[in-house]
Amino acid sequence: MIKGLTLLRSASTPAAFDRLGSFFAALGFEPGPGWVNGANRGSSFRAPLATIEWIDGAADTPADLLIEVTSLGAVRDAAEAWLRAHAAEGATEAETLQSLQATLSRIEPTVWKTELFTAEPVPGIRIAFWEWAEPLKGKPAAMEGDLVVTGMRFAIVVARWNAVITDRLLQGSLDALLRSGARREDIEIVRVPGAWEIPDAARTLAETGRIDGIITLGVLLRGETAHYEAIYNEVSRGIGQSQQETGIPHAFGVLTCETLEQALDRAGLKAGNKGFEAASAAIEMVSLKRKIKAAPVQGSAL
Ligand code: DLZ
Repeated sequence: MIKGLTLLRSASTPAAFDRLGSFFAALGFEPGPGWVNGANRGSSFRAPLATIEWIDGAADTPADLLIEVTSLGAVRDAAEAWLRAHAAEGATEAETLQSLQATLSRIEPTVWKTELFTAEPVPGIRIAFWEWAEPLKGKPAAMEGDLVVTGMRFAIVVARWNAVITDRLLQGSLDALLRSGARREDIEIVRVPGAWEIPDAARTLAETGRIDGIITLGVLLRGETAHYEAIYNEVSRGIGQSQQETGIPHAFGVLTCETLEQALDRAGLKAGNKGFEAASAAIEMVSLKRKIKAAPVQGSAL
């Protein structure tokens, strides 16, 4: 029956309210609905998991608000970049550095086998970010990619045929990339006439060496496509072959549907958005391949 948990915190001033909203957005929180009621305002931010924890005794708590993350280093980089960008107006480099030291801690191990840093984007509001030091704690051994796009460049190859649907897939892919922290300048969008042309464009992009992951988007309608099987087989084979031969992950976002209605459902209407899913898979695969390559001995990067 329990559905969600909301932690209400009052920002001390309107400026503090705006700063906190900006800080949380910079760290990649999904924004929830905001509200205005007379002079009062609210802005909400969502996390996939929420926990409330009551403590008996005088535990050494680093902050009232603890946020569990993956890729703690990348989150700290984002926090530091935000704090630098929002330093007091006219502050010298030395003053900015001094303020950073006071408002952002280093990543330190804790007694509860995690690593943690704290940030104070607004005076008096200290937030702790943490990650399990042993990410496999309690889990079977598996190497997994993260949904963090730091230092990655993506290309989206999108077919113009059935554009009413492929445009929605494109929106879904962009949504996934931008919400995962991608910069607009790190995303190339390439439009091709139809699904048939996707493998050729994808391969050309993969061979440039400037792209880390490719998202392929198209729609093939069985009812309206002559030689449907032949086209579908060639498109999927071509995308797969480009992936295997270039070593660049190619996410497959080519819908194969009986009808336009079915395709619309899979492009955000009723059954998720395949473009969003494909982009998430591309991010995960780029991250996973980097981890696999960085692991000197089997399992040591886990
Ligand atoms: C020709 C064609 C047909 C009949 N159906 C589709 C389709 O459902 N989805 C799609 O993306 N493209 C289709 N095309 C176009 C081909 O993919 C290709 O663009 C043209 O044949 C030109 O090479």
